[in-house]
Amino acid sequence: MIRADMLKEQAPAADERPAWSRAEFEAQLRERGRSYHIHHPFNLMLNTGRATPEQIRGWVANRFYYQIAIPVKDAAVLANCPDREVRRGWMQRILDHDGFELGGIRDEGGIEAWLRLAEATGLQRDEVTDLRHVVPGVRFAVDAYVNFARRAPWQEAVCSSLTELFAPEIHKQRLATWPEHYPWIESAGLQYFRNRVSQARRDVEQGLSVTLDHFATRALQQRALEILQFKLDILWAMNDAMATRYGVNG
Ligand code: AHQ
Repeated sequence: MIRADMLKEQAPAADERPAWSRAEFEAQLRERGRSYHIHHPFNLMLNTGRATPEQIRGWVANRFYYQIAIPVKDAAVLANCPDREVRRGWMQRILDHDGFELGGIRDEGGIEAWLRLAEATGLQRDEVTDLRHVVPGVRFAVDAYVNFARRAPWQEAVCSSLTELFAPEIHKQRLATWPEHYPWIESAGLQYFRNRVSQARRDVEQGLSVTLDHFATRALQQRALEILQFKLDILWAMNDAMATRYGVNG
């Protein structure tokens, strides 16, 4: 459990038990997938075709606040990280979201792709970018994530990104179900999800490697599980807030 006042790294409680092997530690991290938001009633409604256009538009407009926070969060990790090799890899995440123009190669980035998703659901760009639809619970959960990344040791912020261990599945689930359930959403609008399947996999390679290396005692491994649960709770709380605002159709 991470209380708000415990954001700084705590000396993990003494734990005499031997550290898990890397394989066992990774298995323990993956085991937390049971509380991933793919299992949240709001997401189940979305991906089983029970959402109304208003609920989908509400989800897209609220999740936009999470999307624009990600590069800010990742910049906080970079700012705290003295390791050039790690920064070289982590930098890619900011390019993925903000887009870039490098050496004649231009990529609009994920935030622009999310705005195209928004337009495909019938939202106007300005009603998404001005954040008028973002509900307090979504804002607070997202801000908690950014503030954690700013104040925690950079390895802890890296660890908190490991909810992406479970992300390829949720993006693939949307790509497999939305076209059938929501044919009114133009297919090009789903490009964000197509891009994220491979980007999440690449993110996880670095995130997992840093985590398995850094959290090397049993006490630190327990801390890593707490951090992952904190981030899983952030995603869950966002869905709770959206379910309260937009309802969950039975
Ligand atoms: O679109 C998502 C994304 O860019 C990221 C970055 C990563 C992080 O650094 O915490 N997590 C993440 C996630 C994205 N999409 C979520 C979804 O359900 O569409 C999943 C989410 C995550 O698993 O943390």
